[in-house]
Amino acid sequence: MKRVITYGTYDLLHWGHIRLLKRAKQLGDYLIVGLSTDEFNAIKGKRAYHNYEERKMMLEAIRYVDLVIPENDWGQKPEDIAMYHADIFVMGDDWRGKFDELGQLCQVVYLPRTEGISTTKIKEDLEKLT
Ligand code: C2G
Repeated sequence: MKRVITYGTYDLLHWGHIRLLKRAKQLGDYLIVGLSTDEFNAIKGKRAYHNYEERKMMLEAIRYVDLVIPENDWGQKPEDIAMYHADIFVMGDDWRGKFDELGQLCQVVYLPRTEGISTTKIKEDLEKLT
């Protein structure tokens, strides 16, 4: 049983998110997503359109996702990796290099981001419509 963990805000869920989750799941058998709480998003300087409960419900509906846990701060990853016995930590490669220290605890994998889609792009494109 190989367990994979990843983190994110997952606001305005889009196909780039889904492709990340699909490839993360393919690396193991069980995928845990640390979902940024609204409070942590404020720390990240993000204001999500959907609140935590809505974003959690949407992630739990995805076939690749086995468990959603709250991400409250930057520093919880080592505890999560231990608590959930994660074998692989995965992020999109916009984070390449940022979490290499977790390599002491588990395998660290950065997957290529999906080009042409992002929550910001969705918001900007919608702005143009108004
Ligand atoms: N992603 C992707 N392709 C996109 C957009 C996002 O592969 N076009 C990936 C990101 O690289 C990330 C995940 O989808 O791995 C979630 O993206 P965000 O919700 O933007 O997450 P972020 O704000 O980067 O939060 O502690 C880590 C942070 O919580 C990461």
